[in-house]
Amino acid sequence: MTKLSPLQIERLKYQPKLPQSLQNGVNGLRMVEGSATQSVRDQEQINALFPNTYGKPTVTFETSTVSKESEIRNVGVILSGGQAPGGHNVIAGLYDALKNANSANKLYGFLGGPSGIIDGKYVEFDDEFINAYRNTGGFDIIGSGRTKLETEEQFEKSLAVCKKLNISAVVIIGGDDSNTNAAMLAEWFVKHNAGIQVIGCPKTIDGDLKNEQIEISFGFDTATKTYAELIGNIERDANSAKKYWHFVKIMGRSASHVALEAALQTQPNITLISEEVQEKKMSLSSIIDYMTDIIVRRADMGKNFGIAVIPEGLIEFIPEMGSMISNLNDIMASLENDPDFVNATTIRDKFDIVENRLDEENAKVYKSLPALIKGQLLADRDPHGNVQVSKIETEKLLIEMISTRLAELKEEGSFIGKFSAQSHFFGYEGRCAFPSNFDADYCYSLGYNAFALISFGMTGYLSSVRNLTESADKWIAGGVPLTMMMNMEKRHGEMKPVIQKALVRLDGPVFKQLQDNREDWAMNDRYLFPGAIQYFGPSSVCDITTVTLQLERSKELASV
Ligand code: FBP
Repeated sequence: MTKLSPLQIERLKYQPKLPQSLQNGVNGLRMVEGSATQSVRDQEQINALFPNTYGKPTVTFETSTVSKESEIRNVGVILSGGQAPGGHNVIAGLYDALKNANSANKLYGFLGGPSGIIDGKYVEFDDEFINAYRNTGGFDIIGSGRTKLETEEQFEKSLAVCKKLNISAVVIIGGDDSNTNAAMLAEWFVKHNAGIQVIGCPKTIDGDLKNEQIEISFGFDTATKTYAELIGNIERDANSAKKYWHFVKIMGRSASHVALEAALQTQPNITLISEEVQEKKMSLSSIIDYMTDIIVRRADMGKNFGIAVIPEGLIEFIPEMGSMISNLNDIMASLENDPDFVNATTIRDKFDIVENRLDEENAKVYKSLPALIKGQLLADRDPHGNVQVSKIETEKLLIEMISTRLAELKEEGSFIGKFSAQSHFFGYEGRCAFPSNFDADYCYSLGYNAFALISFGMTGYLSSVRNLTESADKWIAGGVPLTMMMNMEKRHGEMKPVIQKALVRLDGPVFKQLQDNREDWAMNDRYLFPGAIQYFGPSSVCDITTVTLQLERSKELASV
């Protein structure tokens, strides 16, 4: 038998909380329709591409006095994209709702992400299987993957697999790209009268899949708390040794929500926010100026140490870099099958090919970068055509450029301190942590609610659980049409319908909190030490949500 750690044993026993409306199962629910919706942008194009699933209303569940009969259903579930704490609980919630509605219902898990439904690789869950994964981190229950579901052939194969298993609904647990897959599949199934519903669940540690109906994606709470613990520990180390500058890059493919939240929980000396860099059109050189200035001023106070937090996606938001990367993405799509590029004998030959193809200005920017970064920028794109920012060592690029700048200042006599830097990248460390109580409850509720949407015949909807700063019993369960969150964006060199990422709002209360305190935190060491996530103990420690959710919710409530 597999040996379990003491925490594993205790967490398996945790009973996640549900919104009051879902506590008696889905048969005793009624669904209330809101008003019709439209996509966030490009309404005509999205409507034309999703004629069967566009414009549907948002929905909310309430308890009903009348209990309805539940027909027997087989449901399939897919974990898609990057891991996020709580994925296992979404499946557990879905399983419990489905079995509670009718014990003859079956839940199948497709293996290895969306490719599982295409290739017909699956498992059937039973109590013993599910019970071993309750309240645990990771996606290892069935694995995940990033296959993009978009071709007729993939849809036809998925349909055949569902027909074989008599599956009438598929739940896709994923981020913006994966839920774009869900929207495409939902539309295709309706168009072909397949009788198969598709429901999405909002997952991503990045926290960028949100809107009024989706207050936060799951996993953000646990991942940010994990990074904050690590940053707090480093702050204490820096403040003890007083000899290193720590440059900490934090995961979050595009938006800076994770870096911002981790910074608010720990109050480091420098926090870069990609969205601000883009808005202020800060060049790489002006970012170096900004950071160098703080390092020099701290050195003048005798402090040759500090902590800088850098969002993973920064590089794409620096205007000249963003333009170069977008040009490079188009070129890389065409170079995939170019024998000169594919068979180039040295990396320098690849750099030359790319530099010759880039537009003049972009080529200059590319040429100016250290070879390490130039090489990393050529790594394979993800299946959605995105550059894999987790593989680009921006933190090292910044350290190198700041070291050069400080050496120049030293020569001029305007820097008298020392600069010794350590680089860190926190990403994978947080994606499979045991879900916090919040994520354990939220995920279980999302999964449970996904089955409520299925039982009311909905398709092309994202499971939505709101009012999250209140206690779980006051949470509001419902659904939001996936097409409502879509717009057209360039992918692999072509315009495609995709779910729009929610970036950090520079006029929002979360960024303002950083802005108001930044100068104080830069010079005075106001470090906060959140410590490890606590699962047992006082509610004031175990059940707190993120600063982001609290600030955003209090602003929203104040405006009602
Ligand atoms: P999702 O949007 O699929 O949840 O993934 C987010 C993420 O964790 C990003 O923060 C990160 O850039 C990326 O995945 C890393 O991807 P991979 O796991 O393929 O290395």
